[in-house]
Amino acid sequence: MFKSAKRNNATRLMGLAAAALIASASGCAGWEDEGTGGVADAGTSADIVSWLDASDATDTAVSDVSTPPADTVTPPDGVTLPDAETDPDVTGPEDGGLVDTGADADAGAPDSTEPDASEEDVSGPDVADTSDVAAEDVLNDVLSDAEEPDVTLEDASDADDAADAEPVEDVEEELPPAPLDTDQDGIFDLTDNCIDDPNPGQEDLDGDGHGDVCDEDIDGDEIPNINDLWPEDPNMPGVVLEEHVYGHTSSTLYTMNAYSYVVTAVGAFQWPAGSQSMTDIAIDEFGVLYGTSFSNMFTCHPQTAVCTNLGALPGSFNGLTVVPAGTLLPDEQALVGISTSGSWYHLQLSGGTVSSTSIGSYGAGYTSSGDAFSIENVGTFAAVNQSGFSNDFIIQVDPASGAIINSVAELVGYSSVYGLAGWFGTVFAFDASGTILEVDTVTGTVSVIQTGGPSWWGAGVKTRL
Ligand SMILES: [Ca+2]
Ligand SMILES: [Ca+2]
Ligand SMILES: [Ca+2]
Ligand SMILES: [Ca+2]
Repeated sequence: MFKSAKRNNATRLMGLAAAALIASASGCAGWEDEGTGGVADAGTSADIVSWLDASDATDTAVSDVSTPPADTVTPPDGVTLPDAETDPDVTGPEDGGLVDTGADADAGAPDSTEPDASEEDVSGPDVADTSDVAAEDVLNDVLSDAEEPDVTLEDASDADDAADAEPVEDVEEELPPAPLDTDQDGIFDLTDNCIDDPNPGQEDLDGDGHGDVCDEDIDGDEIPNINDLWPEDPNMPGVVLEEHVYGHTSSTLYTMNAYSYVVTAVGAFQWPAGSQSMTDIAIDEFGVLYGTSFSNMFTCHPQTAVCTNLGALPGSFNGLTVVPAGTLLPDEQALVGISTSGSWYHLQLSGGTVSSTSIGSYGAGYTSSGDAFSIENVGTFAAVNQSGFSNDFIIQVDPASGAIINSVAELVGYSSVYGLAGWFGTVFAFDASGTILEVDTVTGTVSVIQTGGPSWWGAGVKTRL
């Protein structure tokens, strides 16, 4: 009567969480309006303008440098080299005139317009004339050289400029981009903890670098906002211990280590109002523990057993489990309630009301003994009564409907398996007689883990290990 009466419940908490998200979103809208105000825009515009001006200035300077004087680009061909040789001669008195004359004549430079001087230089007798001519040559050379070095420099400069023509553009491309503020909240993207969501205050409750407005887990308790009934309270609703399954009586919560099988009491359930009896529990993929009494659905903190009411149940359920995302909902896990008749219901919570939708049943000849569990990539198993047998059976079922897939084992001597949990390749059956059994899901081998324990009413395990 206890276990069979026990039933009910669960649902998705997404409804409440969604409401919280909506409230949060409303807050964002306020920030957005504020964030897109004139201050942010003015600051941004000014910066951009300033940055562009600087760029223009740079461009101008670069452009000027790269634009050579047109008349310096075309020095007399061949003049540079000869004169370069000539220059040393200018400073060399001995052979100055002769060599200069020759060089100038060869080069066809200004000196060539003084053929006489060249002849005189070659003959050399007229010292005075030669001196004069030499003086003129030197003067011309000096004048010429005074310009030629510039030509040479300009040539070198031109060559460099030509080579730098492309690099100049590259330099522009490599300049740091103008600071962006995608969401226009006054915080540049480089430091904005939510680039696409206006949040000038940069609020970050859990300090993980992701601002609250764009953090899928605002309080950092590893329960996504959408599944977190207390999205801004890292201590609620609490999560179960790793590598443990949970069992309970009508009044007390326990843990059992999945490997050592050590059973430890967490404490008595603390009900929000009145006295309740816990008929079953289920644990979602994040480790949140849900529970049902004969009348209501709760979520209870796994470390304190303090329960919070989530709503009245729409019917009677004696088994509760969570099925993995993709089973009943495309992207979300779902709560399933199982009636004593063996029917499965998708339970959903919204605004403090729990609704149920029938999704299937174990099938003809099977009724619920009290529980089922579903672990992603491990399987879904149930404790059932089979017509014609007094012993309970463990069967594997389709998590989308509860329909039997195959029978795993007959639990000889046990007819009150009200709680069921599991691990990799293992089913833990919690019997009201105080015994916990281990069932190998492959071989069907049954062994006793504990006897003399409390009267188990239910059990649960995370739907994702
Ligand atoms: Ca932002
Ligand atoms: Ca954060
Ligand atoms: Ca959270
Ligand atoms: Ca929380």
